[in-house]
Amino acid sequence: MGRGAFVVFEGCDKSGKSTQCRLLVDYLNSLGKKTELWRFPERSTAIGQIINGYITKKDELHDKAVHLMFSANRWELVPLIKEKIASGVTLVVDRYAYSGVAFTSAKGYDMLWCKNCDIGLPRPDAVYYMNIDVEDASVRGDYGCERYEVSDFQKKVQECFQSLKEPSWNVIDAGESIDNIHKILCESVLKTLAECENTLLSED
Ligand code: DGP
Ligand code: NA
Ligand code: NA
Repeated sequence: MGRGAFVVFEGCDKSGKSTQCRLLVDYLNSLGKKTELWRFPERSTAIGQIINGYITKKDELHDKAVHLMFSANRWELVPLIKEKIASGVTLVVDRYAYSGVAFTSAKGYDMLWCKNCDIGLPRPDAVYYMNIDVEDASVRGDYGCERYEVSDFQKKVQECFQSLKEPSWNVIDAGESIDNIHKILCESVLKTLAECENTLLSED
């Protein structure tokens, strides 16, 4: 049995990541491919609870301190990520280190400083960037409840994501219908699964 794939979704808030991640995980499991839905920040850990207090505006923290918390939240789950993937489980992950860099550099911090603490994290086999007009996203769902859900800030986050974009990223038009996006993703992820089955998970 080959290893699982490490698939990451990125994008601004309310870009449809979580919906597509759920649909994709259900689809892959329906094909008998063991798949789990993960998200960062993972709010259930001790570090995740500190992050949750910050993003729900209950607590204040220094920008750099919270940046390192988000990174630590990824690092604390690295052993489990590796274990799952080695045992043949595919992980579909709603946000990862690109969000870490985009959200803090959008506050004006140096991008290299932002990247530093994530160096060495497992590298995703595929990144899907959900590209959406920030104004369109702002009228979706319960936008506006959490700390970062402010259009002007999301526009900066969008720009930071654009400068992080690598040629290997799959840019998805997140303004399309849920069904159309789901179909595109299913086809693409099945290729990724086949490709990485006999390769090793690499590190950044
Ligand atoms: P979500 O649960 O995906 O809606 O994420 C919560 C909020 O936290 C969202 O506005 C995006 C932001 N966020 C996610 N990851 C990071 C990170 O690593 N660093 C920072 N500063 N913000 C992040
Ligand atoms: Na959010
Ligand atoms: Na989400």
